[in-house]
Amino acid sequence: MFSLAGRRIWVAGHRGMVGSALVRRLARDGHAVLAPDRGALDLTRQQQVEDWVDANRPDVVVVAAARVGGIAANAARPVDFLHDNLMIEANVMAAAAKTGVAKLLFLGSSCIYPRLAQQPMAEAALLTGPLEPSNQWYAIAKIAGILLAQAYRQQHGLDFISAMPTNLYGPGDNYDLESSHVIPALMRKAIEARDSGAESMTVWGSGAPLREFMHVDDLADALVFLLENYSAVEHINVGTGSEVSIAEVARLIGDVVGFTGALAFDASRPDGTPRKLMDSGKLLAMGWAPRIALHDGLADAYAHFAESVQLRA
Ligand code: GFB
Repeated sequence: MFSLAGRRIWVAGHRGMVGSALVRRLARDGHAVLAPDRGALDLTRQQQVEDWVDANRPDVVVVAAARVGGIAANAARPVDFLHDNLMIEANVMAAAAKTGVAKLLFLGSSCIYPRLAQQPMAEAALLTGPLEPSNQWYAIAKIAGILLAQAYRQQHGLDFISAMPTNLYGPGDNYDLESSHVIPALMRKAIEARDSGAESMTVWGSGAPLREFMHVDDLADALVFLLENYSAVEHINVGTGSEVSIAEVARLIGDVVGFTGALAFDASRPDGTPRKLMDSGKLLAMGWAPRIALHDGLADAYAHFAESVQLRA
């Protein structure tokens, strides 16, 4: 058991959806979290990262910073997804190693697994087959991060661990229709269809792909659990164990926001990987379990989104 009490914790990426959920969770437990000023620290710049870490001396680091986005953003900006993510993880881990942190937690994604991996995908499925092309840039960067954390453990004896979350959603998500993930995109489309009285809303692809979705507050809870209880070479999956089709999640979202019209499937948009369910048995066996059911989580995300839109209006 690793205690977070009295530690100087740095959540790199503290303004993102995952980082801010983790900061909320840590603050609730009374932990102080280091928060560099906006614009003061560019994580893709090695010298800036080293200087900041040297000056602020964190002893626990969570690498929640990343260039992220949905299926269209991955296709539109492959350099950002590969180059920037490699730089961010390499710079943060190097600076953390140099200053000698007590623990580092690196975050990846379920897209690290092969496109046609056996389902549910266990940790051992890593590097057993070709990747899904639509997000290979992001996947390669995240696989490099897992191996880099392992290399620091092996060569320098540091307590660096990696967690692989499933598809996430929740407060602070990106609601831009072209760059977002599916849940915020469909929520916004459903709201707009409801408000304009449209007969249907557009869903990309066939609606058949299956995804496993987790509310980001459940992830934050799992990350605190892992910081306190996990120390091993192998990365660990963080999922819910439940999957839904894209068509089903579109209907659930329609239900949450009050849009009762039809779904129109746009076949000109890609489906991406057909199925992406993780085997989170290793984490569950340690005694952690998710708490937020999908319908409740979607209602919470909608409440936060509606509030943020009102605040901006
Ligand atoms: O969430 P999403 O963009 O990413 O798409 P992935 C999931 C599924 O939802 C795909 C469909 O089958 C999309 O075609 N979909 C339907 C939509 N309507 C929409 C829409 O309006 N917007 C979007 N974005 N999708 C991502 C990777 O893969 O998963 C990332 O690109 C990362 O690298 C992330 O790994 C967790 O689940 O396909």
